[in-house]
Amino acid sequence: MTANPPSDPNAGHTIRSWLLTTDHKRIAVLYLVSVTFFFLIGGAAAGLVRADLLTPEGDLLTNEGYNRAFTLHGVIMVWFFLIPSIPNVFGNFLIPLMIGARDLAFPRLNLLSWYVYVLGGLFTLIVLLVGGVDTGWTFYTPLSSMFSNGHVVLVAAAVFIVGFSSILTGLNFIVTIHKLRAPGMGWGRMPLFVWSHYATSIILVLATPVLSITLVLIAAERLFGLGIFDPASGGDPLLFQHLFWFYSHPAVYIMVLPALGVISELVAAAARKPVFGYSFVAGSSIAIAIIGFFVWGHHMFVSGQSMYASAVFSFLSLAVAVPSGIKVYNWTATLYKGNILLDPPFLFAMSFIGLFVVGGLTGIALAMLSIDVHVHDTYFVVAHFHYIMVGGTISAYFGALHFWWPKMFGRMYPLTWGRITAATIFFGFNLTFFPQFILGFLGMPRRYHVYAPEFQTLHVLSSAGSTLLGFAYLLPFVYLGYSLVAGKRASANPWGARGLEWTVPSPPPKHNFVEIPTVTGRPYDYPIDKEDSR
Ligand code: HEM
Ligand SMILES: [Cu+2]
Repeated sequence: MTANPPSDPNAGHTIRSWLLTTDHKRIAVLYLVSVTFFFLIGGAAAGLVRADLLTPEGDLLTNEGYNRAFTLHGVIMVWFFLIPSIPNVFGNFLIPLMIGARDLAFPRLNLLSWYVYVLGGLFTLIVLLVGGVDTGWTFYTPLSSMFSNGHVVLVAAAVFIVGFSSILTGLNFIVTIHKLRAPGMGWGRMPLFVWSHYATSIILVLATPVLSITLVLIAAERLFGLGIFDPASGGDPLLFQHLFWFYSHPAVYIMVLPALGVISELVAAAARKPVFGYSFVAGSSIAIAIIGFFVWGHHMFVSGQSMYASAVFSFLSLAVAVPSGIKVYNWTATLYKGNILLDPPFLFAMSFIGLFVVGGLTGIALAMLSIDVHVHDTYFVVAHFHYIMVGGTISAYFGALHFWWPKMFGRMYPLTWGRITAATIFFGFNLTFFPQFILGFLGMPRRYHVYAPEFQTLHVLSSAGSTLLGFAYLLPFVYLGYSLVAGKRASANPWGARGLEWTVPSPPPKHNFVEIPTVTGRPYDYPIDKEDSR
């Protein structure tokens, strides 16, 4: 491989060369820095919430302050971390490399998408500085439209803006995957990571506009008094819940599908075997994306919607669990009799699988009407979605970071530290969120900070766990940061893995491939030759 030609405007390391770059790999790094920034702010808000919950009286924050803290936590974590994290960092970096392309289809749109994200982020920071908002990340009406005295319109503007970043990224990925695959890279030869991003992009493009419109409607009602959600002027507050969940249930799959793609890659690389049932794993991503659009009513079982509607939503919600189950089954079968190395990425993948299964199974429990009417809006629901979004998606994000870090930055990090971090995150996570299942089951409602004294022990356990978890999330800053200055140089394929991204140097040259490769085999054609194994 040749190095960057000297005339290349992207070759330098000036601030200008970064801010004007159209190289998908650099834009991925810009995203890495910005989503990390928001992860820290969202994490600090969670720390406040957990500290306040140490005592039943909620001594630390006022009622209003508590509401603002958990709202900020939810808004930032969902829209500024979970949704953009894996697609915009790893999807951006890897999709062109994995399909044998020189960049995404629209490199400038890719850069624009980052600027739009930053603009939305600035709005969020302004909301934070002027005092926040107290509606919860779900913005339910009539609280958000009529009663809240927080900065609802401003935060709606922030989420509205960042939505355009999602749509642009989704569009870019879809066109890239259709148009820029290298010769020989048929649909049946695409890495599963690319399949899952394709499915995610469909949801990004189809669902995000619904959220945007809904937020505009709230703003219109607040600013101009249009009767949309207010019954006194002919509106309907429940309309909001339908619109919101029509977006937000698919959006939970925006948050988890990319993670499922990461895990398929990590599992195959760890087992050194072809993925068991490749076409089922690929197809299940598309199935999840489609069925996910028809289950939103499971968030509204107790809203007074028709019992028949609830029964149908319940059935469809169980159906969406089937493709998720297929993936777990196929990963297990892939690992079976594999020649497994306990590298950090694999440990994160194992945490993901265990925690995702707990999250998924409790999702099935919640999709049962008879259970949901009891535990709706309790900590049981809080535990359910954190098992998937934090135990699952964030573990996968860290797994991806540890797997592709050498590729992105050309440096190795101390593997033992990665293993310690993976184990500490797993332990801290369970200590934080398992008690919340019990709390919810015993009747502790969510979003309250003054609670009955008998719940205190479980809350203290949870806060202790979150302290450990927070600490564990900070560890990679130390050793990944260290690797950048003093880490051993990474070879092109340090894990001995399959995939086009491992055939180019680490980090890859500006246009990835000097010559566009021709793909002749199926993906994951392990076992690999002696010389590129470790
Ligand atoms: C096996 C598939 C799943 C099923 C059947 C399922 C089912 C449910 C149900 C019935 C609820 C409503 C509970 C209530 O409020 O009473 C719920 C809440 C929730 N689920 Fe899931 N779920 C599944 C997967 C997921 C995934 C993959 C994610 C995230 C990536 C997720 C994130 C959430 C969130 C965020 C909420 C709570 C929203 C809120 O009220 O703030 N779920 N789930
Ligand atoms: Cu849902």
